[in-house]
Amino acid sequence: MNLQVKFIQAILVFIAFPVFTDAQTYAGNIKINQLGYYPNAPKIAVVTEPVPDNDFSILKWDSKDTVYRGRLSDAVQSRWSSAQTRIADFSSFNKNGRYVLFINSTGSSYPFEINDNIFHSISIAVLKGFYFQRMSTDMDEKYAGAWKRKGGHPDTTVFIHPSAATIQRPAGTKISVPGGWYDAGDYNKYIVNSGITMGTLLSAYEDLPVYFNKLKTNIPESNNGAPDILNEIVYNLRWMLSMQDPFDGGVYNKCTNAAFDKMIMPDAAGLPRYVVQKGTAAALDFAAVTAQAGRILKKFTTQFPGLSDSCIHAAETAWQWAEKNPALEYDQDRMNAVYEPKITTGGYGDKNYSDEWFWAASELFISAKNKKYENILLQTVNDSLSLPSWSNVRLPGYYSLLRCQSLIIKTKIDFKSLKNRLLRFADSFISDGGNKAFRTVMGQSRKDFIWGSNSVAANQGIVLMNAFLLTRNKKYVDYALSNLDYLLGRNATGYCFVTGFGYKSTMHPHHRLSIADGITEPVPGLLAGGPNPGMQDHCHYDFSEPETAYSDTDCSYASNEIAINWNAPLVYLVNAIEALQKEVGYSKK
Ligand code: G3I
Ligand code: 9MR
Repeated sequence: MNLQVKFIQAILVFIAFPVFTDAQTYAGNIKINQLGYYPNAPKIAVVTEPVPDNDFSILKWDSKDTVYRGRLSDAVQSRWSSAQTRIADFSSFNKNGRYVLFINSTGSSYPFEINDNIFHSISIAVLKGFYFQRMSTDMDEKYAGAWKRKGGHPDTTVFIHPSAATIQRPAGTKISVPGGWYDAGDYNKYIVNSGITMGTLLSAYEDLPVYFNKLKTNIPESNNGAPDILNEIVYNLRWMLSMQDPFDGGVYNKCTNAAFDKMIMPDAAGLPRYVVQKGTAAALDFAAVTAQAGRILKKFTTQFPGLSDSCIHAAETAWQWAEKNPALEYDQDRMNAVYEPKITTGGYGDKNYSDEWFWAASELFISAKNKKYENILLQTVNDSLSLPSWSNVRLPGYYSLLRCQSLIIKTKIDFKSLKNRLLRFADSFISDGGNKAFRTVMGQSRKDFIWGSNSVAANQGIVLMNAFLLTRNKKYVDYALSNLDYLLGRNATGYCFVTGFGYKSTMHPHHRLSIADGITEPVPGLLAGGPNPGMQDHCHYDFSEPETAYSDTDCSYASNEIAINWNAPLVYLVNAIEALQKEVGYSKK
C-alpha cells in the first residue's frame, strides 16, 4: 500500500471515531495524548479531580484485560486554572497495542496506541495542511479527497495601493502575484507571517534532510524528484518572490482585500486585491527566507531551474533596500489616515527590527559568505534570546548559525558561546520541571497563553529539539514530546488541537475553507490557535482561565483560528520526533 492511500485511510480512521463512538463512554477528565505513545517513551496521562481512587490500570482496548496497574500521584493545584490534577505515569509499560487507561470511579480514557512510528500519519497531515491552504489553484480529489475544491483568488490582477505607489508603479498599476498559501482562516497573504513560517519549514528540512527526502504528502509535484516539503515551500516561495518590486528591491507587506472576505469559498470571492506599503520587517524577512531557500535549492536545479540563483539575488536586493529604509514601519492605522481604500485586514505590524536584521544577516552570511553580514551579526549576537513568533525572528538566525558550525568557527563569532546561550535558553524551560500540573513544558509561565498559544508550545519544542541536535542528550526530546502530548490532548481543555486527529478534536475552526465547504469535518492537519484568555473575539467561551480559555466555535478567531505560522512549528516538532524516535530509543526497532 502506498503512503498516499495510507494517509487517506489514516485520516478516515481518525475522523471516524468521534462519529461512531459514544463520547459518553469515555471519561473526559482523563487528559491524554489521543494518538498514543512510542513503546519506550515517557507515557503520562493527567486526571483532573475529583478522583476518589488512588489506582489506575491500563486495559487492552478489545478484551478489557488488565495489562498494567499504577498509582496516581498526589493532587497538584494548577497555576492557570482551578483544576487540580493527578498524574498517571505508565512509562514502564512498553507493549505494542491498543489500550485505554481505566480508573474505577471515573471510567475509561479515550483509546490510544503504543507503537513505533506513532506520529507518522499526523506528521504527513500537518505538512499536507499547507497544500490545503494553497490559493489560486483547483484542489483535485486525487490530492484533496473530500476537500476537493475550485481555486480562487487568482491574484493575477492586483492593484498597487496608493500607500505603495512609486514613479514606476503608480497607484492603480496592475501587477500579478499569484499563488502562495492563505495565511490563516482569512484569504489574505502576508510577507511577515510567511517569513517565520517559511524559515521554520526550511529549517526543518535543513536539520533533517535524510528524513524529509523520503516523506511524501501526495501533492501534484510529488513525483518530481524533489522532497515534498520543498515542493510545498516552493509554492509559497514563488509568490513571495513576486512581492518584490523589481525597480527598487523593496517588498510589499501583503496582498490583501481591503476588508476580510465573508465566510465563502475561494471561487465565490471577487473583491479587488491590493499590494500595500513596503516595510523594513517585510524586506528583511523576505531576505532571510530567500537566502535560506537559495542555498537549499542549489541541490535541486533540475526541478527548479534558475530558482536558487533568483533567490540569492532577491535576498541581496531586498537587503540593500532595507539598508536605505532601515526603520520603515507598517503602521496600518497611520496608513489608513492618509490613503483610500482603508485596509482593515491583518496588520502584522512590528516596530523593532533588530531581530529581523539578525536573521537576514545570518541567512545571507551563510549563503553568500560576505563579511559585511558577519559584521552585522557581531553587533547583536549576544542579545538575549526569546521564543520565535511572527514579530520575533532572532532565534531562527541562531538555529541556522548553529547548524553551520564549520563555517562559523572560521569567523569572529564565538560558536561555543552561541551554543551555550541556546542550551541555557532550552534549560530555562525545564530547570524547574515545567508545568507540574500537566507535566508539560508548556504552561510554565502565564505568558505562554497568548493568541496562538499552541504555537508557543510547538516553538518551545523546537528550542528543545535544537538543544538535542547540539548535545544528543535525550532529555531534551522527552521534554519536547511533553509539549506534543499537550497539543494532542494532555492539556486542561482535553482537546486534541489538530483537525482530523483524536477523539475530542477541534471541529469548528475559524477557517473560511472549513466553514464554507459544507463538509462536517474541518480541513485536516491544521493546528488551532489554542487557549487565549485575551478572548479578543468576544465569542462565547465556556471557560475563561488562562489554560482553559478555548472556544471550539467558528466565531472564535482569538482561540480557534488556524494559521501557517502555527502549523509550521508543529510540522517541525512532530516530524523531528518521528525522525529521531529510533536514535533516542523510543521505538523498538
Ligand atoms: O505585544 C504584546 C505583549 O507585550 C503582551 O504581553 C501580550 C499580552 O497578550 O500582548 C502582545 O500583543 C499581542 C500581539 O498579538 C503579539 O503577540 C496582542 O495582544 C494580540 O492581539 C496580537 O494578536 C495577533 C492578532 O493577529 C491580532 O493582531 C496575533 O499575534 C496574530 O497571530 C494574528 O494574526 C492574524 C492576522 O492578523 C490575520 N490573519 C489571521 C491571523 C491569525 O489569527
Ligand atoms: O476572520 C478574521 C480573522 O482571520 C482575523 O484573525 C481576525 C482578527 O484580525 O479578524 C477576523 O475577522 C473578523 C473581524 O476582525 C471583525 N468582524 C468579524 C470578522 C469575522 O468573524
